Amino acid sequence: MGFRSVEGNLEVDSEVGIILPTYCEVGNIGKLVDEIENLDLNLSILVIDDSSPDGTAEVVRALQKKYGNLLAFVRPEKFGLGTAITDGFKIFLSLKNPPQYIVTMDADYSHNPKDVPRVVGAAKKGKGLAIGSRYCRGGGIENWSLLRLVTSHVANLIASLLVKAKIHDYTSGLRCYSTKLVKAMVADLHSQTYEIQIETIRQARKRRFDVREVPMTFVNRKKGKSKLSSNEIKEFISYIIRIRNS
Ligand SMILES: Nc1nc2c(ncn2[C@@H]2O[C@H](COP(=O)(O)OP(=O)(O)OP(=O)(O)O)[C@@H](O)[C@H]2O)c(=O)[nH]1
Ligand SMILES: [Mg+2]
Repeated sequence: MGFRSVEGNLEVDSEVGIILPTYCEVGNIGKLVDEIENLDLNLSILVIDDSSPDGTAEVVRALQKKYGNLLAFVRPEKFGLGTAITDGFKIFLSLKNPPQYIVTMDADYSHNPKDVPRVVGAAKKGKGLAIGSRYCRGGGIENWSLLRLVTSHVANLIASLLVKAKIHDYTSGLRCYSTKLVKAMVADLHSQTYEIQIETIRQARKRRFDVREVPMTFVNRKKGKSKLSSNEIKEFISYIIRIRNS
């Protein structure tokens, strides 16, 4: 897919580029963008929306009149979180002035925008990948069901056996990557859905980039529906089988 249809000021010049993947986040996106814009960071935002039927993209387009550093890329259908993040990486790299750091975060308020500067600070120190961690000392989760907790711990356990990165949280989506790392690995990213989170750690370790964590508390979404479905679980299992055999 070409990126000619990215909407907004492609001349934007910021130190930190923030990718917000969205599918049906109309109840969250407006306030979230406002809060990110108010952080004390030199940043730009790129929303990757999969033509959400709830009109998420329209809210973003309206916000672009207020924020010159807000970009949007609207894809024709729901292509999955992994490809949304990978497209976000490619778009930031293709700008005239790429940012030095690229952040990914969920757009449903599970990740607190106030945690972003700490994650960026950690990535600057290590020059690789910094992860907002629920499972290291000081991290936590609010309002998850027992089933959701167990699923997450099992996914983490499997990931830690396969990827051995000396961290506690392999599947957290609040991250900051150095652009140097993104450039080095982007051609090797082929994840369709949530397995992107593990694959990026694997690719960073393979290239001997620093991978570190900072504690954060994850809060279950209050508005909108979860997109974690049997398709995501199926993709995760086939990913595990693939990398075990590679
Ligand atoms: N563009 C795009 N965004 C997606 C897709 N799937 C999920 N997202 C977004 O990715 C982020 C994480 O997805 P969530 O549905 O919150 O996944 P989760 O955190 O595991 O599940 P809940 O918090 O329980 O909803 C959210 O901002 C979603 O809107 C997708 O296929 N395309
Ligand atoms: Mg969520």
